[in-house]
Amino acid sequence: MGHLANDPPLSIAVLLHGGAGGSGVVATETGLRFAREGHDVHFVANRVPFRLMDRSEPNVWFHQVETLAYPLFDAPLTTLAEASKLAEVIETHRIDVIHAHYAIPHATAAILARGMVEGPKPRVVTTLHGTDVTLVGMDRAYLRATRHAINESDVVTAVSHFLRQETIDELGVKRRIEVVPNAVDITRFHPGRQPEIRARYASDDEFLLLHVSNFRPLKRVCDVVRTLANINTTHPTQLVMIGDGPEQPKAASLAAELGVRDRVHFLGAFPKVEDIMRTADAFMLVSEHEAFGLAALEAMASGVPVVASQAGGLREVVEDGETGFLRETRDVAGYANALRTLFDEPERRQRMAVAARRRAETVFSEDDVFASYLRLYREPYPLAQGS
Ligand code: GMT
Repeated sequence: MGHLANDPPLSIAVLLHGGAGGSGVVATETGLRFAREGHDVHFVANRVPFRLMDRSEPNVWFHQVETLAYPLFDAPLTTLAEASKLAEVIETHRIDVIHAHYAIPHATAAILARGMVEGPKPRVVTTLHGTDVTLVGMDRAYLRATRHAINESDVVTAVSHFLRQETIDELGVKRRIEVVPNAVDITRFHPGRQPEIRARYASDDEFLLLHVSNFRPLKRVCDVVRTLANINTTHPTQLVMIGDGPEQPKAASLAAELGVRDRVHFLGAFPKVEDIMRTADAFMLVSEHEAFGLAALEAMASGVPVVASQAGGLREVVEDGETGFLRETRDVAGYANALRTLFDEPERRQRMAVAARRRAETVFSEDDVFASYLRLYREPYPLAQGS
């Protein structure tokens, strides 16, 4: 699967958000895969990427973007600092490809940096993950910058068909956009109950429900708590919530108000989610908006059926009735009834768990995603839509 003998290895710069979000995880895992295949990979970010911390793959560099706050400016000029650092990396390491995860600010920084350097210009491959496009939906102030970053990239990919269409509709983009879905590391996320971990949160006759997110308002974490209160009227259930963010205090006080505070376990931004994930009976992701829903795919790879909202790209990840259940966004009673089905029909739940794992292995295979990006990094690329 490595680069062909006649094809020299590539030197790739990856621009990403270093935090725990899905785009950072995907950017890091994809970059590390290229490193394992013999390519040189240079991560450029404001902090060590979350998933890079415990790794030691060969051919990997990390270049920190330093930003200074000056009283004259309202905020640090991070995009300019990133472009300057990237220009230095391009010249020092002869970068062939810049993979920018997000149009703004990373593709903008890539395009600026490409203009700053002498000699051959690296190819700019931009992956849209969702928030930059939806941000524009909410705040038109970024519209032209986002459209410019997309139009000036050599290659643009979106993580779902939904996001591709939304980019065309919201931004009026006419250029070609490829869909390359996210993949999951199926060796890290795999089935296998760990009774000692499960026993920390639920007894044998209780159901164990899991939610993982950054608790932004669009994740609708309070609907997860409402669903717990609903299902608990008939089926004893415990809920583990991993992650942290602005809605966490609201979710905690709602749980108290609904009388289920002792059944909700907030673990915070816990890095080894896979151990807990595989012990859950069901996973919930009921966002208002979701370009893909990486956490749902990680649950599926762990052999855990997903109860999700019909939001955007989640419809491409979860198959209703096969690998989980999809319900209208905000349909708390619908989510609770779907969980009752999983609770009452253990054989069906087991079939769904197997189907979920199989779908993660096949439809979202790391090998296929790697092959798609390798082709987009190397091959001549037509820019026009439909060509
Ligand atoms: O969902 C978030 O708030 C984090 C955000 C990010 O940038 O990390 O996630 C986006 O990218 C992920 C990886 O492609 C997708 O799985 C998420 O669906 C997407 N989030 C949204 O569209 C809200």
